[in-house]
Amino acid sequence: MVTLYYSPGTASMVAHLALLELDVAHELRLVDLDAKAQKSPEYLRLNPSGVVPTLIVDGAPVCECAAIMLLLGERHADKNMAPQPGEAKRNTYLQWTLHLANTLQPAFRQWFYPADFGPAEQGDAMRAFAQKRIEAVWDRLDAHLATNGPHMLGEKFSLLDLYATMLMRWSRNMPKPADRWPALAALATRIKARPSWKRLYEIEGLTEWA
Ligand SMILES: N[C@@H](CCC(=O)N[C@@H](CS)C(=O)NCC(=O)O)C(=O)O
Repeated sequence: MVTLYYSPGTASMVAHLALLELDVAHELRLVDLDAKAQKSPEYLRLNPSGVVPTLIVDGAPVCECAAIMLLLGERHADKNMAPQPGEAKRNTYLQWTLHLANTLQPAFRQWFYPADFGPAEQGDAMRAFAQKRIEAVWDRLDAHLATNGPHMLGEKFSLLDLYATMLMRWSRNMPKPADRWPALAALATRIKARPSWKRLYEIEGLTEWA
């Protein structure tokens, strides 16, 4: 049994979706971001960055949603949803996972939390720059999917598709949401049709971008 500290629709979504897809026994603990529960001393002991998600595995916390996704894919290799070392597409899997984690997610952080990056009066400029960074990733991702899709690894679904789609969802209220790019929209349609996506919406009480 693992325990996921989560908040609806946030970076914990990929971990939650992976648990559902892989059929891993888990319990959920809601972290109330509005009440700043993520900055409480108890939670900071688990996740010193004060963010969700955190997954408790074998009694120890694991942070960073991409790391949690990779870890679950390895621990449940029998479910065949993540290429293992030596398997085909492993390089593509790692490359895009790291690209999303290092490039796209920080740009979203800048979009949603500009105050973390500089003075309030520069907020609009920072968001405009974040938008450019995000759209540049959509351009690359769309080109990748148009040539190599329909999933991130081709015909076969992998956990990476959940990560990419979670991040696409975050752009839904931006001036140019990810699903304006045709190959991204096609991937999102596939992932939204999966039982895990529907189940997560029920559990987390989500409605937007269903
Ligand atoms: N690098 C972290 C970032 C996680 C993150 O930014 N989580 C956001 C929600 S999407 C959060 O907890 N925000 C609350 C806060 O920063 O106080 C990860 O990938 O797990």
